[in-house]
Amino acid sequence: MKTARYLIPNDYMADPSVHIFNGKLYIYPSHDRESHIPENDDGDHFDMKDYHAFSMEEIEGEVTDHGVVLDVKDIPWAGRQLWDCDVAFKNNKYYMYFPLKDKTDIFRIGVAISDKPTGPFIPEINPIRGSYSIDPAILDDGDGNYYMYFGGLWGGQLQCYRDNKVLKCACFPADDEPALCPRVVRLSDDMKGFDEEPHDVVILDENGKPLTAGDVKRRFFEASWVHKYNGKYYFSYSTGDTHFLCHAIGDNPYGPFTYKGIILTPVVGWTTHHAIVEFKNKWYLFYHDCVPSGGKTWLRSLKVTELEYDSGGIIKTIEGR
Ligand code: FUB
Repeated sequence: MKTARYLIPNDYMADPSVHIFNGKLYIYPSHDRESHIPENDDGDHFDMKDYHAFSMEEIEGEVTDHGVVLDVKDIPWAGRQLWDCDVAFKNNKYYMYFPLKDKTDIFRIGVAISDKPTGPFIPEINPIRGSYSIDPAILDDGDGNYYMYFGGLWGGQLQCYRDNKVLKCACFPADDEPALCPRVVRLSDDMKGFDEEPHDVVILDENGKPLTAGDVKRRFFEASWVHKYNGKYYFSYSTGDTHFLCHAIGDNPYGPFTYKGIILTPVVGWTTHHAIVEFKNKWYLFYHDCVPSGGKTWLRSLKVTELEYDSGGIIKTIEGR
């Protein structure tokens, strides 16, 4: 596959999470819709109400829509805004992790469970204890341990927390101070909770110093994803208001990760968000842009393109436009 392909031309889907289950590729995106809510920096216009699951047998082949797999009306603690979800498989069950504002307008992360990758996913009655912010991404480390990466600035509310405690008011570091970090936490054996306190995921520069808050073209904003390649851990993310997808490489799930470069230059639209997966011996970047909606930032469309590494394991930059 040499050119990017739109996957779901008849609906608006964004924030792909992608996994291979039983040899098939499954996509779990956010389901964008026209909410008529004015655009603002908190992302109120991203007012999504359900998730669909999609599957593919071949990367160039048909995309099957398995319909609604979780609906906000079935989540007992729901307030509003179902943002980027992810799904993990363990012991014959599929676990969907999703961020959602509770009835007090605070983002929490919930879990919903199914016997099948295509749902329906049945939500637990409460959000995960100790959870906050957005964009959960799950790493199955292959040794029985599963890790959740999460966090997002601005509308994602990460600036309201330090050391896993809520602050009295939102607080951003000064430009020369270390940037706010995404979080990583090992999941409990039953996959329904955290097994420890979340840890900061530190991203270092080429001199081994944490990226600073003023380093806006490289510091973390949202959209965590982790994959493994040649025994290394690749943490990838969006820089938000500077619109890059970047990657950083580490030796273990907790990091630190050292910044290595841009994966995707800015796409049409404000947000950029992705998943990286190996399928049938090739690597792919799943992402979104707003070309089909004529640039409406809240109506995004899913795409896939091939991804390559150089001989040193650095991901080669893909042009978003
Ligand atoms: O889809 C809503 C939010 O937009 C996601 O949670 C962010 O990562 C950004 O893509």
